[in-house]
Amino acid sequence: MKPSTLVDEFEHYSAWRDALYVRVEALRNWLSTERLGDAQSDMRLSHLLGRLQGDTLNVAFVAEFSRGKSELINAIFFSDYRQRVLPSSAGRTTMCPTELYYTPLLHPSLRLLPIDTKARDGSIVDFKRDPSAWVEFPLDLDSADEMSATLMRLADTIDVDAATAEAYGLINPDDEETARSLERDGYIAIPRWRHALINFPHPLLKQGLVILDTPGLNAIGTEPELTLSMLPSAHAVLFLLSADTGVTKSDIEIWRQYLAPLQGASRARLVVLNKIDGLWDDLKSVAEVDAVIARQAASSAALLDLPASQVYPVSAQKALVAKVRNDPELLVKSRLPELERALTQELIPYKKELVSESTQAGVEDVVVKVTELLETRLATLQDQVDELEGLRGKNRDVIQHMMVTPNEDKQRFDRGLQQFNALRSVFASQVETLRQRLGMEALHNEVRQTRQAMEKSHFSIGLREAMGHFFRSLDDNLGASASSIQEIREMMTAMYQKFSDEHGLAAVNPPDFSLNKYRKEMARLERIFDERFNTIFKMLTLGQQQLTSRFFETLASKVVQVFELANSETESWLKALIAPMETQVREHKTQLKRRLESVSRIHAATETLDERIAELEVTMATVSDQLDNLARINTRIVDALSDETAGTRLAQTA
Ligand SMILES: Nc1nc2c(ncn2[C@@H]2O[C@H](COP(=O)(O)OP(=O)(O)OP(=O)(O)O)[C@@H](O)[C@H]2O)c(=O)[nH]1
Ligand SMILES: [Mg+2]
Repeated sequence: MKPSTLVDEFEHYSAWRDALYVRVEALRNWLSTERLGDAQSDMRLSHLLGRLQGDTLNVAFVAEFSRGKSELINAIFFSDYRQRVLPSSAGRTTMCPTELYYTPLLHPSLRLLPIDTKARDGSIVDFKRDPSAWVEFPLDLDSADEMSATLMRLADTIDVDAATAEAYGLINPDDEETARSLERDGYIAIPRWRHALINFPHPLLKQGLVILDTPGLNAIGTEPELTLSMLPSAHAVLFLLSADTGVTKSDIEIWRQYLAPLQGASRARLVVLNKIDGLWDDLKSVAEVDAVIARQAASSAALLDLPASQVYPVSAQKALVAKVRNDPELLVKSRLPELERALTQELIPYKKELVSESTQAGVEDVVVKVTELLETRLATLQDQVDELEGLRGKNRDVIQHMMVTPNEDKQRFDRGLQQFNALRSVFASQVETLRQRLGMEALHNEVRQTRQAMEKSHFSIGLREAMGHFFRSLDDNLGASASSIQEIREMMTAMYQKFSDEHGLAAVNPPDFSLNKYRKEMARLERIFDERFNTIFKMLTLGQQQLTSRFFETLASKVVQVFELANSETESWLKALIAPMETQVREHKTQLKRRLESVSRIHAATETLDERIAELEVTMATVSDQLDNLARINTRIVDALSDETAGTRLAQTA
């Protein structure tokens, strides 16, 4: 049997995800044709579907320069092109972070963000929203040569004077080579581009794979967004070492500063010892060579504080050659299949779990809510039938008397309704307070004030204070919001209890919600800022303020993202909190009204009793069918979720 490769497994995963999409979509469509979905459920399901559709799998490659990142990407993903797609050569090659992905909305192209954007406000995410900031080169897919010529631009550099390099935050006076170059002619070579986006219709990229290739040589440190969001959001990170250099001081630095902190999250993180072909030796036996490789892998692992089993020795270059020449023996020798297997085993299940969990939670909420609604409806109908059955054969006076019960029910319910409306207005004012604390306006004010304080201070202590104050106030806001949330939830819980006791509405346990994860994320950002602050100050003698403020802008845009998420999650929670109550109250009201009507109708003409009972029974049958259908649709989703092996089969039969 052919061993399953990353390509196979990823295709399998995509098929699983597509099947899931189809089934969740079926639920949404069914709810809408049966008129059972409220705005809240519809929004929830649409959001889920959007996430499934835009689902990406992000894999990042990180290392010091020339360890073979680009070569490894070529070998794993692009060997079908029978040549190097990404430029890879001795010395520094990839000069800027490069994202490879595919969107059918744009032509295949290489888009490059000029380095001078570093002197402008705005983070890479901001620039991504502004197509005019990028220089675009079309990719000619029919000509491999032209394509790789175009991609050579990833290696472009420009010569600038020290002041310009410094303004971009790209100068390190401690670096000997920089010092020498400046002494020679006053210029140094810096990357020409700040960021690259490659839109490429590769089968895996089409299915949502996003590859991030990074440049070595401390480039990670000069682009805050890599540290703040791109690496933490990658589902797998590969860190490369090279057998010819061994583990150097700067390898260890990159590992400690950027990769080690990513531990803990159950994300795949693999260490690759590349270029083992340098250790091949025709004069030694296979066992001897293997022992040399094992020794180097073990000592590298020790230097990174890892078990030896977590280091994967490979030869990216020989693997690429083997795949291009179709040489299975060389491919085995390159050991790339072992790395691919490990990557597949760690990456796909982890990703699947993430998607599974969020889909399941969303679907379950909606299904439970609709089931409750249908069950209440069914029970009320049953009550009515029972009541009418009891009326058979009774005379008008008795029936007159029977009308009293629903009338009393209605009066009691009307009183409850008044309480509910009063509660709504308390709820609205509590929500208003919460929005003031958590809302974007408060945040933007805080950002503005911090920016001003930073501009005014000329000493590092002032900058530090301004930032400290920024993080403290935001945490205070989050803390106060958390208390608001607690209060709102307590009030609603009490109210649900009251309505369930007094009016027989289904007991609902209001969903729980906490801002903890956002507070944690803020603490993480603050830690990164602290570390970054220290390194900047060690590294630079001039332009500190400017650099710090640019770092602040990136940080601020990240904080804005965190708050936007917190706000949208809070808003959905608030809706989810009040929606079941509203639905139930509405439902109860209609049912009461119907009961009153039907008793009055019977009062007017007792002979319609049988007809009315028959009518109710038909409605009950419809509701029962709806319950069955809902259960069936839900089972299909649960099946799709738990399916381990038959992704493709499901996609075909869904
Ligand atoms: N012998 C040998 N050379 C390799 C191997 N992998 C990569 N190389 C070579 O090492 C050099 C650097 O490879 P790149 O892929 O450009 O390295 P990189 O990590 O992308 O480097 P930057 O883009 O500069 O950060 C190139 O000349 C490759 O051909 C390998 O497995 N064996
Ligand atoms: Mg490279």
